[in-house]
Amino acid sequence: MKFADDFLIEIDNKVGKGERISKSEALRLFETNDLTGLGRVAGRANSMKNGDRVFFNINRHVNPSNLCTNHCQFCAFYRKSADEPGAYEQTVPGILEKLKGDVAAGATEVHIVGGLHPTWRFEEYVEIVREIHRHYPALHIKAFTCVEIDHFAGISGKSLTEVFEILKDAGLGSMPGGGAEVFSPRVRKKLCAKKISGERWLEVARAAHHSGLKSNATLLYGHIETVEERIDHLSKLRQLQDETGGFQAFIPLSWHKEGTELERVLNIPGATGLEDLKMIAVSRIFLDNFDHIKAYWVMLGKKLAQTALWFGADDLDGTVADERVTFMAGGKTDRFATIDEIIHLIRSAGKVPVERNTLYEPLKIC
Ligand code: V47
Repeated sequence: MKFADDFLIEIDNKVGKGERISKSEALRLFETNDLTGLGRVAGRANSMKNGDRVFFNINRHVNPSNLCTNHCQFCAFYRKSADEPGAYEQTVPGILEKLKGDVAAGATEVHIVGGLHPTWRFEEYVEIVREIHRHYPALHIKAFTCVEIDHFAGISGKSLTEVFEILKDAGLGSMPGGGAEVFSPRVRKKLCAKKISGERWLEVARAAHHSGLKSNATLLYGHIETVEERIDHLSKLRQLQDETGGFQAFIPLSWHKEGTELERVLNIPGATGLEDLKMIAVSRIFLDNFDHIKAYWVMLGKKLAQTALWFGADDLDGTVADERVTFMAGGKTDRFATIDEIIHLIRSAGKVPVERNTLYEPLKIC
């Protein structure tokens, strides 16, 4: 292959031979101006794993409450108390009612994440999982970030293993990848000082994998983090994946600024489209032990998420419905994608749409 940036020849050769790239090579990739060349290398890394297939699922997001004790500056979703405007709490019957239509429409997954509620007990979270599982046993419950799991251990006095066993018994199927933010202690100290450390996030993920649960991983980028800090984050994920093999997908999350404390204080712009594509591509090349890189259309917008399929991504997430974290931070894209729309995005990118379940078993080639 020909490249405008000769450095990409080296990386392309490494990818072709299945060789791992170093942190300094990843840094150099972020510096390239040969965006389409970078996309071709990442595309090669992806097609060696996934061919032309692009995955999606039929899912709904449930964010049971936005009351949270963490108060992260990059987040517009949380409320400190129930009397603040926009604060809400969903009830179990309310959640079950929402899911009814989704299940009838073929949903295979519910994705549950929320704030660290100031008064809810662990049993109340277990109840949400148990009741969903009892009413909709075929629905895969992908729930709770490592941050929430750590919180459950704290409020219940139980070990991580006990927390996982109770949740699995109630019907938990796997875990989403949120709450990782950027592992850098410098960034965490500034933006989310109350949140668990990056090390603890990794420890909880490790414990989840040892309990037999698959999980995802994320990186929140486009705010005050440096490129070195992004790569360091990816490197820690790659290391843990070498150890456990428990991560299914990596999802780079492009920071949305509206209504956040961070925007108010620093007025920084967030990532550009070009940075979004580089982030996807470098992740695909660097995370050689992750099978899937998700272009989360809710944060990227549908058009850029489709473009990301030529920059190493192989998954568009799903129909999503009712996600609130992005929209409370000014997300401008639709709040829902139809199955036909997702299939159209994938097909018109020249790829093969595959409906999957949460564990990436193909359900239907569309
Ligand atoms: O945990 C918070 C991040 C996460 C903002 O695992 C923000 O399949 C951008 O983790 N702008 C929730 N991001 C989303 C998430 C996710 C999404 C889709 C699929 C999966 C998966 C996981 O979003 C939070 C936090 O890290 N976040 N505020 C914001 N203003």
